[in-house]
Amino acid sequence: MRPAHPAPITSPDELALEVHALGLAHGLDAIGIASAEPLLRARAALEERKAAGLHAGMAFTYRRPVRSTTPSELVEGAAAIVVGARRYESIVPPRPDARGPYGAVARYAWTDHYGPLKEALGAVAAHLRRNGYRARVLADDNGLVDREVAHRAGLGWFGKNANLLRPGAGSWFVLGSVVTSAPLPVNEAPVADRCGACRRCIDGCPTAAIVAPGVIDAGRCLAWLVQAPGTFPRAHREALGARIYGCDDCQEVCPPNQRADTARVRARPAGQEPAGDPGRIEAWVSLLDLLGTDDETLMARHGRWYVAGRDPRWLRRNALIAVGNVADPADPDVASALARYLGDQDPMLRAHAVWACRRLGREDLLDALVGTDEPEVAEELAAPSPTPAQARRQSARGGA
Ligand code: B12
Ligand code: SF4
Ligand code: SF4
Repeated sequence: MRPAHPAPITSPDELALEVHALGLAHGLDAIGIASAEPLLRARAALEERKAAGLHAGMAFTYRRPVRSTTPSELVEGAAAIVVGARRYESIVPPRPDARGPYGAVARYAWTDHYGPLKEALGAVAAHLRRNGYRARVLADDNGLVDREVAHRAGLGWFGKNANLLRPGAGSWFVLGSVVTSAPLPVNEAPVADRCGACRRCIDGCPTAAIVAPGVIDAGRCLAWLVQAPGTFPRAHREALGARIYGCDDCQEVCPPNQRADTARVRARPAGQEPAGDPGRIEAWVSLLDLLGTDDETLMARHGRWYVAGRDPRWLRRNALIAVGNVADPADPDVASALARYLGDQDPMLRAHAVWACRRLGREDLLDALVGTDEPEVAEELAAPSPTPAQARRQSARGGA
């Protein structure tokens, strides 16, 4: 019978060095190695927060906390986890000059970062396999709590905003892992807390979603609410501002991120675009275009985002709220888009169009509304009118 692991060609120490070099050569910015022991702190946090309802119905790692915190369930004989961080662009490009309201996209979603991250980790995994070990890549996967393994691997500390921050680099990065049976030398010294007395993220969150240091109430977090199916909670629609996907406020206000951004801008060659190749990133999306595009095209454009049930109506819902928050009420194109949605066959979209009209002070458009006896529409009509948006119209980003 063949042994599970043939005699290793390279020693674990040498292999760790090779893995490190390979990851960096494939575009990772930092690599650490964690033990594959069960992630008991994360398991307790998942279970406690689920019991307290702070997961707001999210599945992801919450669906099966024991599985997502037991690396040996992912790879037989798991002995170590190679964790990689890949940084993403964080300097916001100017809003396009073209007329019309624009929706804001959070930085991690401006372009695909998980593809290149998984490719780099795939190269690491292939090398481990060539050396006779098992190896499996996981990034943003329900099977593993990424930030906890990254913390254990010594990549950074947990900010009060719950994100992992790397010393000198801030939190603008995505994370992924290779769970392996290779007995690689693991990090023994996690990075100590560097938030100190700061609490800018807690105070800067537009919906007070950071309920304790490192603890997010997903039911208030805009990053979850834009992804969650269903009626967007009325209490948080104004706070949504121009966002249509993700939220960066608790990272924007963070001093280590601001220092890292300043250093990056200074290090850039003169004349280089602040956000790299503008053709490749999608920081702003024309809201009228989004509202006027058919489902297939919309999903072809934004399909790599997490859209519940891959149903574009949730993106349209977000766009209607953003229109209500940032559009010019006198723009005839805005008025005709809203009138179209007041006649949409989907009562959920009609209800959000009602909200947008009232928020813009365009109650006159409600004449185009159909199906007022549908419960969702009737409830919207009966709700108190939102605060008029005029005062905040000039601010197109995130209600700031
Ligand atoms: C579910 C999920 C969400 C949910 C819930 C977020 C949350 N905080 O749990 C929602 C949709 C809201 C979300 C939003 C975002 N997410 Co998200 N998300 C995930 C996912 C799929 C699971 C996270 C999870 O299991 N959370 C469970 C809880 C228990 O974990 P935790 O909050 O980290 O809790 C730890 C801390 O509290 C810490 N802790 C314990 N005691 C103490 C005490 C103190 C004082 C402190 C400070 C900490 C601390 O230990 C806990 C356990 O590890 C991961 C991918 C993955 N598979 O892991 C990505 C992930 C965490 N998300 C990521 C990103 C980029 C984001 C956003 C920035 C995206 C955006 N711009 O909109 C926001 C940030 C919101 C925020 N402030 O957290 C990255 C984080 C990268 C990083 N640098 O940290 C991940 C790792 C995806 C990836 N693979 O890159 N996300
Ligand atoms: S992502 Fe936005 S809503 Fe969520 S905790 Fe951070 S600032 Fe608050
Ligand atoms: S804003 Fe301050 S408290 Fe929050 S994560 Fe950044 S350094 Fe820590």
